Amino acid sequence: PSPVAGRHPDFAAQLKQWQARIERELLARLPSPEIQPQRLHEAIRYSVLGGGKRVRPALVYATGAALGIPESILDGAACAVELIHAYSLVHDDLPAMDNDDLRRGLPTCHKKFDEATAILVGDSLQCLAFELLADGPGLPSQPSVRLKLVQLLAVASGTSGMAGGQALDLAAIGRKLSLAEVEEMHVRKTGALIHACVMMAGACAPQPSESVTRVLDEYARAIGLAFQIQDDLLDVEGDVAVIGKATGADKALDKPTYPSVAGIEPSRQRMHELHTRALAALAKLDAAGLQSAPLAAMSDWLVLRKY
Ligand code: GRG
Repeated sequence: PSPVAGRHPDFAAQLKQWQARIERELLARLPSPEIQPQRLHEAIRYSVLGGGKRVRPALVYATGAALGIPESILDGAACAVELIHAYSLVHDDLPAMDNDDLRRGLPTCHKKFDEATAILVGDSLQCLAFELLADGPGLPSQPSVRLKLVQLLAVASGTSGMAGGQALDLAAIGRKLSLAEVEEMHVRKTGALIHACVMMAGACAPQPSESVTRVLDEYARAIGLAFQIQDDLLDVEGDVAVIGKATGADKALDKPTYPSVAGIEPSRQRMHELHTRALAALAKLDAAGLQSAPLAAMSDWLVLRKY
């Protein structure tokens, strides 16, 4: 049985439905490989479709479920955030960054195509994300909402968010970071985009209230960091499983990750503390007549996942 079955009995089915939905919605918004430049369009589809857990779109939809916003209103925001995520992975895999040959078990974009194409894939995905927020179908049509969505995603993606976090990460290679520095890097590199998923859905509520926005903000900050700590922990465990305990742990502990600075057990504790904080924040949603269950189940999934 799913580890979250107790809290949200249909969550596994719900997640599958969201994953299928985002696949369809992304497909409908990507440029056709039948029109020029075909190779770029093909590389875009290769990088976006058919892979990934779709954590970020699921969070957009889960926030919608909590607040009573229909999925059809949120598709554009769910796609936009996944496009930013896909772009970040394509660029992160480039030789100038992580220099990875494989992503999701397949050749990375620059290996399958070429480096110039991979750079353009990232550039194009980023532009498409903002185009969808500015005037794509489905989202609330009020200019103030569109502007807020653009602002939320831009801040989360730029130097105070993901790109800034990536820069901190690159600058940390070969240096010893303090725990506060690692947290700051994680909060920006991964947490900011996760946070944006929740806040963007919140911005689509018919009457966003300040108190609900505060709850969402608190929840989203906590799960953003918890998600990255779990990612680091899974990396260590994966390396240990593949390479053998001593060398695997040593290799993973070389990188400036949460476990490499705080140790494995304190990292688990910190993750569970953040999970508890996220759930505590949600209690206020039920008091306001909203549904905390979808967001509680998302937090359970992100923290308890095994991949
Ligand atoms: C290139 C500007 C720029 C930023 C790159 C996101 C990122 C920043 C780098 C990717 C490398 C990495 C491991 C980042 C941590 C964030 C993270 C956990 C990414 C993987 O996200 P998942 O697990 O991936 O949601 P899937 O494959 O499921 O979509």
